Amino acid sequence: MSKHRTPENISDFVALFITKFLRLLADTFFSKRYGHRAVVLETVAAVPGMVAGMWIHLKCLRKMTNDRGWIKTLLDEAENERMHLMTFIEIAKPNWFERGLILFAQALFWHFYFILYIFFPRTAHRLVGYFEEEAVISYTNYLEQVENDLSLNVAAPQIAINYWKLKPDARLIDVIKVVRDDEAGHAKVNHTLADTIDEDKHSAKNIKQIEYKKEEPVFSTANKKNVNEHQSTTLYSSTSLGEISLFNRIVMAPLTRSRATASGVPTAIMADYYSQRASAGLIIAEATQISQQGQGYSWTPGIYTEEQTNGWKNVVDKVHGRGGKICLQLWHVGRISHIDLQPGNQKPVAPSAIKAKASIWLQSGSAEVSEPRELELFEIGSIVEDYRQAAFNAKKAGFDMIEIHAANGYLIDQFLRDSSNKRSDRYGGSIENRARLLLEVIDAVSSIYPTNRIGFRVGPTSNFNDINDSNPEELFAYIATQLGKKSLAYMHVIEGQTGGDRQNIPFNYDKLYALFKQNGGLSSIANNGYTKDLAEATTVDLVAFGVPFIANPDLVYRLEHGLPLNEPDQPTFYGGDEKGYTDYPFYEK
Ligand code: 8OZ
Repeated sequence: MSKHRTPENISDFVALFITKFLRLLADTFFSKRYGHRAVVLETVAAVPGMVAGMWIHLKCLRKMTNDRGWIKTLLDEAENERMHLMTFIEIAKPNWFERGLILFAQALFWHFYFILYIFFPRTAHRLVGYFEEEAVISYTNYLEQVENDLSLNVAAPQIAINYWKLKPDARLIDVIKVVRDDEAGHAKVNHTLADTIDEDKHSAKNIKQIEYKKEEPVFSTANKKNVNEHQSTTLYSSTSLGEISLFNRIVMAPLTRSRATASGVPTAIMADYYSQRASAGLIIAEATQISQQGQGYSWTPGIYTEEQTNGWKNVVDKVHGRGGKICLQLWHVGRISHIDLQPGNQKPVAPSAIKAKASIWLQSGSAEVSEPRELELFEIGSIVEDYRQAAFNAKKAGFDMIEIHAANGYLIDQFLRDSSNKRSDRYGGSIENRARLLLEVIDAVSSIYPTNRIGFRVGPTSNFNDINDSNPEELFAYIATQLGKKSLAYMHVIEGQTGGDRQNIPFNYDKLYALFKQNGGLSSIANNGYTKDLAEATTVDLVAFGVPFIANPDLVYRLEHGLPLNEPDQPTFYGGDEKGYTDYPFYEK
């Protein structure tokens, strides 16, 4: 989250104005003394946050006799705010006079907020929402300062280590990450409450997307149609996905090609390769690790360093230069990795310490995956945070969309399926618990990209990378429903076995697509073994082609005109140079 939600009416403008005014006061009087304005803001923001929590709590207690989930959420909210406040008071160490001043400011604000809440509850909630957003912006800057050695990365106070279960040697940087995460969650809750009050008043839904303005690549939208109306058009007609216009309904599937540098920096030949394929409606660029821990194969690209982000920017710019649209697939491999690729040569991480029967490749050649270790509960939050940071970097690189990789036996899939997830905490056991990580990741990246620019990929029946589930129909129905409710741009489904039999296990994909859309999802992408005929006949919104795109940069043109396809060269699929990468010929008459 790097900006505020767009105000929708006068009440929102008032709330935003008050937020900005208090920010100005904090900046003017306190920012020098406390190193960063976030610390100061926290001392005031925590108050309405707590008050909101307690006040709604009382109201809810009256209304709801049996919804303990809500009550717990609200109490947690208030407790969280208190902990933010105490942590930053520990770090900033105000003297007694300053403490008095803080208490005075809080008392003043408390009364102001209370009165505002009684007379204008919507504005009050919106105000807190804006406060929390301001805090996220602040903490993001703060984090950058600490990362760039402009602010001291002091040890985390014990109170924070205990509360957020941080590692014993946690530093300020770790605290800022979790606090920023919390604040983003609170912002959502409060904005939702403000919207709910609106709904009560007008009995109409009035939730608008966060604005996301971006230049459209040079491309005629004269023939723009919504994907949902595609039956009246063809596979080759222009269409739209969320708010993005596409040349056609053909998608280039994410394809691992291992052409990045050893440190995961996208190379110039990758920019050539993707721009050659810019006539696809949408390119989903290859799986890209969100952290070093998330890497499982040599030479796969990352999006967690500045150099990697700049490398991707060259790729995106070149694709946009040809009018194409490009999405980045965010990836954490979990247990499908090797100690040689892991930070400090540690074991790869997984929901449970169960080794997969799978192999990866290293610079020295192919190898069995290493024995994994079970993730501690407190580590999961920082992986979610890595996804958010990766989304932030993807946006900086200019990607039109992002896709969360939840298929093919990698980390999120390992959490989803009961063959690899044997946890007994809130991330294991029930379907709701196993899907928690995926939902949290989606929420985290939603603070960076609007939901209509976020997709996800699943492979309900694929056992690629030694993954299995006892009830895929139920598991994936839950996922389609929950992620549909988040109004995501698309659900991308590998039908059948990855790269293999489309009918490996009976599964009702049509039902899955319908569930996603009925619940608010925008579009679906079908993938795996689609031929020209199958793709032209399907009623699914978009069709993703994998291997045919490796061998045919002009696949769309060839399919549309019924032209013969180049044969793919399997030995040059993974790793190497231009050979078998950018040297496949375009069709010549
Ligand atoms: C093949 C080889 C390595 C990685 C996937 C990212 O299956 C991959 C992958 C595929 O999604």
